[in-house]
Amino acid sequence: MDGIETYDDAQRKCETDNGRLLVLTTAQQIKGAQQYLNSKGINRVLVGMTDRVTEGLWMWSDGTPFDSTMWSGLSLNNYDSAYLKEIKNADCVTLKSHSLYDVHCNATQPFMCERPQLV
Ligand SMILES: [Ca+2]
Repeated sequence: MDGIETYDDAQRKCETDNGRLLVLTTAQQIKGAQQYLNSKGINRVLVGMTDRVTEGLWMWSDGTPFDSTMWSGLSLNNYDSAYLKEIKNADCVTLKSHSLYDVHCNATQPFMCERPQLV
């Protein structure tokens, strides 16, 4: 775990360390991330995906379109019940065990950086 920040601050912190928020575009990456979080007892982390540009059109930070068929238990409903309850514009995402939940981008969340050039 690299800290607790808003989406933009987390992404910036990762980039200053030559990394990025998690980008999970293959079944192998998804499984690996879930196993890692479970093994470390980490409850939730921000991932590098938003629908800020076009509501409902989720894109990973590397430009890969989101493939919902690779996930089960998605909760991407534009509603973050933990942040300013009346506002429906949840455009960022946390990974919790096997599911993705959209959260407000200004909500501070635990995050973890990956460094793809080292993989
Ligand atoms: Ca949204």
